[in-house]
Amino acid sequence: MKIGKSESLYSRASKVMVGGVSSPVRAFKAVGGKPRFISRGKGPYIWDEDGNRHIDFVCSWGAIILGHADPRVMSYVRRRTLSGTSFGAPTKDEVLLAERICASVPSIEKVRFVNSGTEATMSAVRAARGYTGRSKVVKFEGCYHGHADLFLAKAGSGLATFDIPASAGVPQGAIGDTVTLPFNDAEAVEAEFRKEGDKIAAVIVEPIAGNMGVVLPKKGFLRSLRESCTDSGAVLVFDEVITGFRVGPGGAQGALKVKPDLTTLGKVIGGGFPVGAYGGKKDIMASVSPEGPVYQAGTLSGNPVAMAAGLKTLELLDAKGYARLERNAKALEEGIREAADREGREMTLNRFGSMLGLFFCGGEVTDFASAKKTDAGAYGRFFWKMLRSGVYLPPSAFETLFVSLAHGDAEVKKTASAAGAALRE
Ligand code: KE4
Repeated sequence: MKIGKSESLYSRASKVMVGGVSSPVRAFKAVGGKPRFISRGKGPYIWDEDGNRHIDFVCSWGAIILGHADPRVMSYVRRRTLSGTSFGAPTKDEVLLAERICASVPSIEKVRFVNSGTEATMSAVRAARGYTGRSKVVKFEGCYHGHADLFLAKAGSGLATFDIPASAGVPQGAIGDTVTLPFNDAEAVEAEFRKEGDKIAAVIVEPIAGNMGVVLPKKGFLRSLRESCTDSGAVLVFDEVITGFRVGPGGAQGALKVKPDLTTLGKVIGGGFPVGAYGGKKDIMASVSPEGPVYQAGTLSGNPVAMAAGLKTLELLDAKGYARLERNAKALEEGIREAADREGREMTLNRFGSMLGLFFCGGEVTDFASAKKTDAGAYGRFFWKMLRSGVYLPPSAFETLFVSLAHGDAEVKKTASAAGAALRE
């Protein structure tokens, strides 16, 4: 496989960009080797600068749910860009997208657009703190809510990948009010509420965790968070930056029937453009400026091009589409599981809809501790064998494989067969 152009771009990038990348996990540090520089995408495929075609299961970390360069989204976005790209003023598509989000996500009565998942989660927590007048925030080990200071304690995604319990540059004061508990441990949450429930402003959780690999909530876990927050007046925040419109039109809260007070969104709602959103109960959102005293702002928030891409994407996500995502993701899971069984390899696959987590271990993976015990080295070897077979997996064991609507039988079959060969160590 020729990789000269990617290598030369990486060497140039490394001279002028930190780590040669714009986000750490892209640097392939967790799996070793050098990143591929991608030139284009179409449907389930991406091509690197050397012309190698890959079936893409990163899908821009979940943002690309229809497949790359969907012609219907592209033509709508092209028309939009020809009329101007940013005005710093309200636009019609912003309202249409907000109306669609409020109509689809059970907990969202009012929404605010921002430019990333990080902005969404940090603003949601600020709104919760402003609304309750409290400071403490409960999060969970292995969950990742972006890189705002208060979240960078025992987080998932890149921090788990690089095994960084916390980040440098984050003063104790910034995380002093953050309590991090084990995911799926309802007793630990109840004990925390017994101890300091009246000081807790918010509990923030990925309802289906996608940043320590995929880890599903145990039966009753989310319900117990709901009850603890209701009883104490704390705000329950579902971070649905990944799961929002990914696992269904109502996100994880719609699928799992647990209603938070605030929800954060990103990725899918921007159709591949920079976007984030937070929203929820009217009385909580009324605390946000200009209605209330919680300040939050953004030059490009509600950017017309991102709104257009998001609106068209959501319009194209119907029941038939979600059924197709489920069918193909299930077939992928079964294909890889059968390959592992055939090759006598111990693998645990966790899946929810079109989110799939692959772990090299024998037992269940139900929290960060069990995820960290899995064999990340085996994942790295598997990653490279799959990449050489034309299958592009997330370059870290602590991420999620995403299936898009463009992935079909051919891509599933090719991936399962490549997995069989890759597992034949
Ligand atoms: P961004 O600021 O990266 O747009 O979103 C932060 C965020 C918030 N909440 C959840 C549940 C998330 O998964 C993310 C970001 N996801 C990672 C991948 N797991 C982004 C990839 C990266 O950091 O390069």
